[in-house]
Amino acid sequence: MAYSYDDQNIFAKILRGEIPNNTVLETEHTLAFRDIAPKAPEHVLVIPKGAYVSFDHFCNAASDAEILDFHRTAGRICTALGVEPGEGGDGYRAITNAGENGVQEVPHFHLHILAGRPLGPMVV
Ligand code: D5M
Repeated sequence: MAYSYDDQNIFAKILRGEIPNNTVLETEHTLAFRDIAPKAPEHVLVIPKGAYVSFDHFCNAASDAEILDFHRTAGRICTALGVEPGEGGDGYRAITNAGENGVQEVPHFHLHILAGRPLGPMVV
């Protein structure tokens, strides 16, 4: 499949510093920032700095270093939020939406980390 990446999407603008964000953690390949419309008391978005549209695009096209850095950063976010189950936290949900059926609003791959309240059963 040919992926097209729109570099005018809002997360691309955040990565270029054209619009502000509430950064939680930044690494060489990854940025994590607070969602502007939080759906839970803790709602952090983790994005690769590379131009990847969706989860599958990222997993298929990103380098090992980018993929490792992304997942390590997501883990560090869970630690920083204090939400790790078994580590004194109450747990969290990590989800990503892709494409039309996934109701993806921003076409730059991102992982939502939601926590801070009971999130209920996953609705599909
Ligand atoms: O989710 C896209 C998410 O991106 C949605 O929860 C709102 C969030 N969003 C949109 N604009 C911003 C800015 N400027 N800062 C932080 N968060 C933002 P999706 O999975 O694509 O439906």
